[in-house]
Amino acid sequence: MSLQADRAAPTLEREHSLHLLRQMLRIRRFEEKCAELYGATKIRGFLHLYIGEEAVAVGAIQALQPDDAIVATYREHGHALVRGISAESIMAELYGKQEGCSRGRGGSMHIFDARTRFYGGNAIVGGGLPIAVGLALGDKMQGRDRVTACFFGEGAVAEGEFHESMNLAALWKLPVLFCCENNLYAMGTALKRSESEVDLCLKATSYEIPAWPVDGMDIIECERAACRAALAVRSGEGPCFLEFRTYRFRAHSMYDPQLYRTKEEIEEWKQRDPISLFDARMRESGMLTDDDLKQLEEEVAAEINRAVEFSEAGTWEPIEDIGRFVYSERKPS
Ligand SMILES: Cc1ncc(C[n+]2csc(CCOP(=O)(O)OP(=O)(O)O)c2C)c(N)n1
Repeated sequence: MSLQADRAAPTLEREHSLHLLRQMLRIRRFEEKCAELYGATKIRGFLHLYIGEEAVAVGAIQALQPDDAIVATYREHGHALVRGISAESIMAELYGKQEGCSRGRGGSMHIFDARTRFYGGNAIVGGGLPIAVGLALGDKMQGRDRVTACFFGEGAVAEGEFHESMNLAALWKLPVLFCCENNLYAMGTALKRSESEVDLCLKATSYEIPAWPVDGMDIIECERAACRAALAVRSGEGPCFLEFRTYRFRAHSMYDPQLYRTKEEIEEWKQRDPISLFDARMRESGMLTDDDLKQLEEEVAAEINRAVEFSEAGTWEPIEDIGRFVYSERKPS
């Protein structure tokens, strides 16, 4: 056996690393395709890309069990993909087709899937936090051994809902894993321009919630921190707070001239692209070859092509159904 083949032999660690890399690549390529489809007006409305932040969702979700819940923001395609919602049903949702996971009625910001306990997708900054607290309260009251992972941007810490949620989750020792995705900007507003205290962990500890900063560009660090925190949450000690320090490489949404940050800053962060970093690390330890990467890329490309074909072939909701689900009255049978 050649040295190369020997070093790339399957091990549990290698299998897991390939899994992490694959998940990050799925998000990156899926969203690159979304940007292209947006340009072609196949996807309309709002579209917020997660590119650059992939390690956070992929790492954090490793700590969850199938029965745990996820609450996310409008930048949630990646979380949904990793959770196991099919690329087809997410893409169809972005197209506005009936086959989408929210029947095409929610679009990019409202990915939802009760089967995988993925409770959105939320257009309201901070809006997911009280939902997560409510889910966790329900679980605690019913004695279910579940964790709710709540993802939100650092912009949410300016909202009253953030403080109310922190307080009640701590007071009632609720099983919530708060995952703050600190990408430094809330639209065009830098954290330091809107907050007198920019130490986000300090905000959580002021509510007696254990909190740790995490390098959000390092997938292994993200996974490790999430597993440690989820273990504490699961043991009944109450919530934990992780501040993932990350960066979005793309604009806030599709229309954003990005006058609030310099090209140099973006380039600097791109030097720590989570996918390139992990790719290099795997190669260094002999866990990844060019052929492995080629195969991964081909599989991911095929998955995304299938999602686009599925969405293209999808159906628009009939016009007579347009008021359905909007009002509470039942549709006459
Ligand atoms: C309650 C509320 N206020 C304002 C907005 C408008 N808005 C949309 S995104 C955004 C920035 C949020 O930034 P952050 O929470 O850091 O998340 P990121 O977009 O960086 O992932 C704002 C202010 C909104 N959607 N909801």
